[in-house]
Amino acid sequence: MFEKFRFLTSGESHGECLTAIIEGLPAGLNIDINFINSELKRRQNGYGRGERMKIESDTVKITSGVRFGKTLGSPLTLTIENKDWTSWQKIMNLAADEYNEEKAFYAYRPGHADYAGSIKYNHKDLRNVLERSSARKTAAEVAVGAVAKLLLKHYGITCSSNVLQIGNGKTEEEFHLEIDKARDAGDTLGGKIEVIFNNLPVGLGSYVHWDRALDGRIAQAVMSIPAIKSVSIGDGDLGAEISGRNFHDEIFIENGEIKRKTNHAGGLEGGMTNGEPLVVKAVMKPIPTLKSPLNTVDSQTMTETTSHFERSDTCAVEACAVVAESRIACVLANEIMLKFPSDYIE
Ligand code: EPS
Repeated sequence: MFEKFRFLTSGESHGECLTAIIEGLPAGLNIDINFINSELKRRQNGYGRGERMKIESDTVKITSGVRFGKTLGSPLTLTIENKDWTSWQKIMNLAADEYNEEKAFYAYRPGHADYAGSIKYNHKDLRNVLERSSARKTAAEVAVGAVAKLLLKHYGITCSSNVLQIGNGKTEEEFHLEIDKARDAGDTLGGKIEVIFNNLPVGLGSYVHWDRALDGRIAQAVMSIPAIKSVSIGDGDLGAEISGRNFHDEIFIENGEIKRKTNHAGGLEGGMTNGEPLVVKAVMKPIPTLKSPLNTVDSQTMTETTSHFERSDTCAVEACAVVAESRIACVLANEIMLKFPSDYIE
């Protein structure tokens, strides 16, 4: 695979902290820590978030890779403290002789990683699956995405996102009403988001191999965000309905420059950027942790029961839009580093 900008994250939802290591940044890039923290704040916001977001005030600590505000070209390490850990130290204890079952649970949550994760890793206590499958890890991904955005900004590339739908709601006021209704019913809601990147150069990605096609790389990055169930590029879903004449974006010349009448392709043709805004849409399913639980099975007794509930969000679609921006920013940062390889930024 072609990877220049790489990262790994670690950390359990109620563990001590989240950590990310980024490799492949050029030296000399300005690292604005306030910007990273403002991105973390955006991820915490949004109508419908749960109690955890009142406990956390996610801020990043950089422990390597930066000196006097600029990258060194060495791996950059970011950590985010889990404030909630102070209440979970006993439950998340690392020592073998401190084992306790206080927060163990056994009733699979339909829609969550509990069932498959417990079989895959041979975990009896489903907490061992929950802790890493939780969307808490997306905080570290947003911190990495913020660094990727700083790199993209150097090349004049900017991004934004919108929430297009939550439940049956299509406007902000309707979103809130829908979320209030779901919360009152002990239920949860998903929705649809849109992420837009502007000023991308023509020709990021490639048509020569399946794993270099940028639409495929973006789809993988967005689809693997917890709870995402569909990803489309531009007006991709319309492709099933309207004819080629109406779908494809006709080309014309204005002041000697190539222009498009429309952008149904969402800025990607043949797996490459075509100079138009990159538009990615995704659908997040409703969060599977429901206050009014679903029918399921207890893995210990193998009897039918109702699903485990613990503190959760009613709706995290707004946060998901920030996570999707971050994931796509990382894919694009990698593409920029492939197209304009350099060990230093100047
Ligand atoms: C989240 C932290 C989690 C959840 C949520 C997202 O914290 P806690 O489990 O302590 O409430 O609020 O994750 C899920 C509901 C999930 O199913 O993944 C966060 O930081 O975004």
